[in-house]
Amino acid sequence: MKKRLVTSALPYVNNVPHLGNLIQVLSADVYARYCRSYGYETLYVCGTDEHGTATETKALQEGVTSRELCDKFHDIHVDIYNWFNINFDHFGRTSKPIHHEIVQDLFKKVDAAGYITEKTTTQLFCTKCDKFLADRFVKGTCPHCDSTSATGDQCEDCGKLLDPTDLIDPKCGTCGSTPESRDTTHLYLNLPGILPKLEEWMEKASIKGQWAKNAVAMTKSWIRDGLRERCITRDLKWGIQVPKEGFEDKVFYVWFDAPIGYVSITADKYDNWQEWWMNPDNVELFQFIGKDNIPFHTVIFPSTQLESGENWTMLHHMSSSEYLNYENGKFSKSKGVGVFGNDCKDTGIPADVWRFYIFYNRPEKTDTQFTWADFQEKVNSELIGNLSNLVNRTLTFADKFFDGKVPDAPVDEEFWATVKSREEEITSKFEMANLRETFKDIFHLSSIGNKAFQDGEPWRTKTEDPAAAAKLLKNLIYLVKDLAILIEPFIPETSAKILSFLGQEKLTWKDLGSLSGITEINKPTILFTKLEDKVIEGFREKYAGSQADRAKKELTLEEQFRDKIDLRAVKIVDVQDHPEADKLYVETVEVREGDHRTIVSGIKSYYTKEELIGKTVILAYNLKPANLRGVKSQGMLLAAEDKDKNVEVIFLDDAKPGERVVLDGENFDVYPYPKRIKIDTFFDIPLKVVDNIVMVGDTKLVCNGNPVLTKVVKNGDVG
Ligand code: B3M
Ligand code: ZN
Repeated sequence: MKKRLVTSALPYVNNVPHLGNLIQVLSADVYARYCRSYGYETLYVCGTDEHGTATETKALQEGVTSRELCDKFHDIHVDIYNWFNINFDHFGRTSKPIHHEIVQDLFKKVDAAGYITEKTTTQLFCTKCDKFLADRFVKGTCPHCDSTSATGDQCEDCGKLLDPTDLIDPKCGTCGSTPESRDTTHLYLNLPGILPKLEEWMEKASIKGQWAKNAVAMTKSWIRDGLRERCITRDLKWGIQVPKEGFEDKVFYVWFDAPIGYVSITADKYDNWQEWWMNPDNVELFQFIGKDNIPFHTVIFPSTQLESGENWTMLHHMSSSEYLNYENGKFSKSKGVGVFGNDCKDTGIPADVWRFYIFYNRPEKTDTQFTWADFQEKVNSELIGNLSNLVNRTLTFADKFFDGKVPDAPVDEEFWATVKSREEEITSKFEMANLRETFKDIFHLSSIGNKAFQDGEPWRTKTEDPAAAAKLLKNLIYLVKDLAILIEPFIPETSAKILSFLGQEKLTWKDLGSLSGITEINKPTILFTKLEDKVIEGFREKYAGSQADRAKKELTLEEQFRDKIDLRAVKIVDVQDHPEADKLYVETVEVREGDHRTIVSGIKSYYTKEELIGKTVILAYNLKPANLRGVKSQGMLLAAEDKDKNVEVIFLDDAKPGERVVLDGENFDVYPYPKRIKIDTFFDIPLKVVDNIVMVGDTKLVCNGNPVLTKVVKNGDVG
């Protein structure tokens, strides 16, 4: 029997995992538990993936170092996985020295074998921050639509994809200064050079290891399209240094180092790690990932392994799951939509109940949805109505009518022929990690037990035909024992509980089908409590609102403002009467030199044209355009109003057109530009005047460092 090396995708450290992210970690746990129970020598490793731009950005936003951010989130991940009873052999981190060492070592081998090439390109460099800017970190004006909400990869407004060098007036996204173009040389992994070998390996491995269909399809399409050279270095500070002359200032691209994390995390705990990773004849590697990570595991990492010329243990079985969606849309880490690891704990619903539903509904061949209604339905009907019911009725009956003893009665051969053939099928499905089908088959076996109980009518035969009742109960008690073994990988706490009712401790796969060894029954306690409508309704409301509702509940007004609202200083250059409405003006405002917008506002009763022209005012810049009595208005001017109905346009005295109006004390440059919003969203986040100061929540608004002030309206609302 070969040893089994099991991995799940290393979760990015910078966020709290949600149910969708938990699938891989849980799937690998189930598989590793099965392998251990079956008797394979098994190792399950995972850990946090800590490098990359996302970590640097998040650290910048939280005002901590990358190291501090990683420490904090690593602990959050560990707590969540512990709560879910994930039985890792080791859960490590890619920021450990051993990881850096192994990555550098592997790189040197690939380089020595001639598979690393150099290329020079031009990139934007910020002299103030002393760094090259990743595409997303350059902000500027879109060459297609003139929006000033573009970044170096895409324009927020028109959606067109951009190169940083396309931007008009590019600015550093961290400090706002103007970057310069500089040449930079990067290292590339020569994938075309290894393609024939990779293809040969892939053809064999994918069949032998029965890769998931989506993995085979995606890998074939990558290979068919011909592989490109991949850039494996980045101009970042947080990451693994490139051990090559002339590249001392660079780090490896996070996707180059992350898959090597599986190896280094093993080495972090086990000195004999090479017996796992350099031992292809005796070890099979099973990998559990989400479908978006397929090419990194089936093309790029295997290519790196082949290019090193070393004798690596390579991917055997690929289990790449589809997506789990949430109620009315997608889980979103950044927006906080969906049920997250820590939420599961807060609900008070036990880990096994979550584990049950995740596998019952595992997105194996298609995307699936988490809905509270389905969760409730499946838990109540299957977990409780089927499995728990069989355990409970069988053991309670034995406790009551057989005095807690396993009756001395013959084996029901026909019944066990069925059970054993089903168990063989379950085992063979398990072998290939068809977890969802395996799990359903186990529940089917449980329903066979329930049917036997029902048909056998022991409540009647116990007096009319005691021998029949004894036989039925004995056989069902041993079926309950088998079920406890079969469910252990999926719902381990429940398994342990059931075994304890049977006076057993640890039973394993080899104990399946045996009909001896259990003598007494401990009075069973309740396994699960039903999920009631009211409780589920409460959770649905708490976690399942629309993205906007959920965000509102969790974010402060300041945070909502930062994410949603883009205010800019603009200069009024022209004012006309609205042709169709008495109370409206049509203003032309300058957003920056040469860029004008048309705005419609209802301030004609309060201001003459002369009082407005030439003034700098505040524009709600990212509103979706609205048609106001036949004129398209591209935004809204901000005015304050008090309870006596005094109206005052808010003027900015010391601001240049285009400058943003932001929260006092916060660096808005490190956040992405807010997307376009509807006017309702704008009004959901109230701006107020308090003692002549314009505020959001408890924070002043500032422009160019100066507070935004009113003159007439002392206290009131802004709109
Ligand atoms: N961290 C992506 C993810 O968390 C990435 C996986 C790395 S696996 C080596 O989905
Ligand atoms: Zn800068």
